[in-house]
Amino acid sequence: MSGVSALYQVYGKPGSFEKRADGIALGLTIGSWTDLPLIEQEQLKKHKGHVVSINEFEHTFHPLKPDQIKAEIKINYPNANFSADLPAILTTVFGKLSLDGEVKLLDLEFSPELLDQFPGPRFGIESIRDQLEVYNRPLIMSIFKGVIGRDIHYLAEQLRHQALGGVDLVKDDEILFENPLTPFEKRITTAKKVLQEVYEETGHRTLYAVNLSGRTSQLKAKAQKAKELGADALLLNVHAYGLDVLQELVEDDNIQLPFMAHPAYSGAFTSSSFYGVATPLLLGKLTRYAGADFSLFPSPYGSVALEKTAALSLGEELTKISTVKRTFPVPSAGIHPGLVPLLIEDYGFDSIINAGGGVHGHPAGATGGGLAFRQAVTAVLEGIPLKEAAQQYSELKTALDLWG
Ligand code: 1AE
Repeated sequence: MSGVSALYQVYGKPGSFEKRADGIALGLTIGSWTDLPLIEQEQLKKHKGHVVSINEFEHTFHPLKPDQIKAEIKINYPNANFSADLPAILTTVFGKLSLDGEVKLLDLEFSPELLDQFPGPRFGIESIRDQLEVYNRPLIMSIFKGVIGRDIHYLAEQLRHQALGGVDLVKDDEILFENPLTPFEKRITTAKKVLQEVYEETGHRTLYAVNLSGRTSQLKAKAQKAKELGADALLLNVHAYGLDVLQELVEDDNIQLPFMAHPAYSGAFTSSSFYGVATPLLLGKLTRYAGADFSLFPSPYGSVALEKTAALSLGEELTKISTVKRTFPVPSAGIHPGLVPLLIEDYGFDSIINAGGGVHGHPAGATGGGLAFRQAVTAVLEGIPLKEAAQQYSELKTALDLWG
């Protein structure tokens, strides 16, 4: 099928969905609130959306309206209606409709010709692994914490401690913006120096993702400067800016850096069971199509937990075979070493275990925290239960005693 097909969840009376589906297919394409003259309707025929399927769930009732059941409606929109960019596609499939009562956008299927217009991640999982030369385990990432109001020396020390724990990546906290104490460029040059020193001391390489922030019009120039200064990767609060901003930055040949998509603000679009956009679509498929090399999201078990089915299908959207390169799933929020077996079971080797509090809150500091995560990963890969491994690894034991 050409164009894009959208899957919607709606509620209504049994038997009412055909009319509803026709109304959407017409309303988002050639229809209007009033009848158009017949001649115009003829001319517009090739632009009409068409209903692909209607699936009624006769036993799934609306929790507050017991006479209504759930249905999933799939509608295809022809290529001729939109340009090949996410703002046009999202406005076509869920523009005014997103304001029209209880309707949730569950999925989008791009035709192969449309998908060809989306290059996706510049690097992807394989290339990030090549940069780190780590192939045989999930990666570990830690997050700067408590750095607002601190100076660059404090950041440098915190980074050094994190890297000495053997984490593969360190990312800025997403709430650290441009500020006089730790300006963007200084963070890049300082981190580079610290991480090179740690590499020379230990042989372990850690990459740093600096938060690319500020007005949208400044982002390209800042990202190009980051590249010139030798930055490793860029963190972006993608959903506060919009997916197309990420895509613009990823496709800029003067930038060519890996992009890490933070999920901040995305809950405003995804959290309702009745409205908005499904999490696997927004943080999974679309974030990958827009070009993120890493997508962060709440894991099914941490402090901000996602519903498990959604969290698992999000991971699948990021990694399943496609013409678009694979994006690293980064289940996050409230992660501690005791959760490593679950994370690996659910997301496999090609994922990143990411922790802020679970690294810095370790009684032996961020270095001890990083080591505890590395030890937990080693134990899981060797098939040893964490409790047993803790007898041999003191940092892991401390973490399990503290967090379970
Ligand atoms: C879902 C994003 C997680 C994140 O950015 C963050 O800062 C987590 O911190 P912790 O691990 O929950 O302390």
